[in-house]
Amino acid sequence: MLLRGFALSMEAALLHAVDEMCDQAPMRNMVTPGGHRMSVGMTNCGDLGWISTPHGYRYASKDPESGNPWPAMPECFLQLAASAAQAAGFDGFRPDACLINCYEPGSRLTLHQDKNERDFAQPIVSVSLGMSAVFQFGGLKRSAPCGKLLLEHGDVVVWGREDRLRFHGVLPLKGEPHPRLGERRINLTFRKAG
Ligand code: MD3
Ligand code: FE
Repeated sequence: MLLRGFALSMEAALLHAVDEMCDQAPMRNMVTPGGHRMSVGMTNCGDLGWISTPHGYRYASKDPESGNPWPAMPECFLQLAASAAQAAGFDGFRPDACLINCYEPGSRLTLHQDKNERDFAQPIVSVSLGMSAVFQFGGLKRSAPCGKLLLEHGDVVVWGREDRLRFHGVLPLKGEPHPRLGERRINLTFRKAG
């Protein structure tokens, strides 16, 4: 379910929380099991954080760069994720992980499925901030044709049920810089991973 502008009223609180988080757990370009460095910068908050290492993808309770636990999930993140999930028919959603992606010119996310979470009955809530991006969503096979959706600052999407395991990706940024974030797009994905 697409909730256009759902996060707009919380913009200031969200961006402030992202800044604080990046002070504690800086954005980094992780290395994939295939040996490539990802073009999207990533960090996490919450009890669990998604990481890619040369050995595989997984959720970890500590930031491997510092050895510290990930920053705590801010209250405004939990509230936003729960209210968006509720609007899409998922009552009681309480994420334990938030992956924060940072796109700059040239960054892209190739088609993938999110399969490292324990329970696929739990939705994923995504929040787009900053520059717009074309989001691609396919089917349950990589080869299925893709639909495209322009995700803009403040948009929230709830991915659940039959859509939860769709292949999806993000094309490189195009268009105008964002007044507040410049040539950057920040995407928050809330997950119940454990
Ligand atoms: C559809 N992030 O972090 S958010 C990711 O814009 C990821 O940064 C993209 O894909 C981004 O894994 C897309 C929208 C999204 C997130 C999770 C999904 C769509 C999804 C899981 C299943 C199906
Ligand atoms: Fe994904």
